[in-house]
Amino acid sequence: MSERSLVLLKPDALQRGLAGRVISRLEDRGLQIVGLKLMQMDMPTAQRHYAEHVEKPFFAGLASFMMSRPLIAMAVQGKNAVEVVRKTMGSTNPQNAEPGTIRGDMAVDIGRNLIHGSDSVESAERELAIFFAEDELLDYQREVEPWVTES
Ligand code: IDP
Ligand code: MG
Repeated sequence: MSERSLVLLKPDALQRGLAGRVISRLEDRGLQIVGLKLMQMDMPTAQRHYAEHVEKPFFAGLASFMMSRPLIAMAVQGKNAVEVVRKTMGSTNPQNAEPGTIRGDMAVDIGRNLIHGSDSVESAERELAIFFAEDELLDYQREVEPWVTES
């Protein structure tokens, strides 16, 4: 089942010059980029995106980190894209993330874990609407598609 997921390459990914390698991991998996923008997060967007975490003790630090420098917002599409992205990212805390995952290979700290990926199809729809207008998500054919996904 083809799905879309919201991916954020967090400010640490850009500051460390890892954006290209992180994007490559998602492309390597066969995911299709259907939306992409460089932006700087503001507080209303942080509160909306992280609505479930606003009351948590780590929210202030999380929001200030996410707003501190530009980030890249991406929409990726593919078979079971939401779960595929989550598995490719690895556990939230890089200390627990398996080697071979983005966080397991490139990060060490839960507060600098490089990447966000939607945690469910419902979250993906909600989050994509925060970062992208409908006409910024492009529906286009890739000639390689039959070699990535059987049906
Ligand atoms: P996720 O990014 O893997 O979905 P969530 O639990 O949704 O993880 O948390 C959102 C983000 O908040 C994490 O990616 C991480 O940057 C940050 N975060 C979560 N828990 C903690 C914590 O205990 N301390 C510091 N930052 C945290
Ligand atoms: Mg989450």
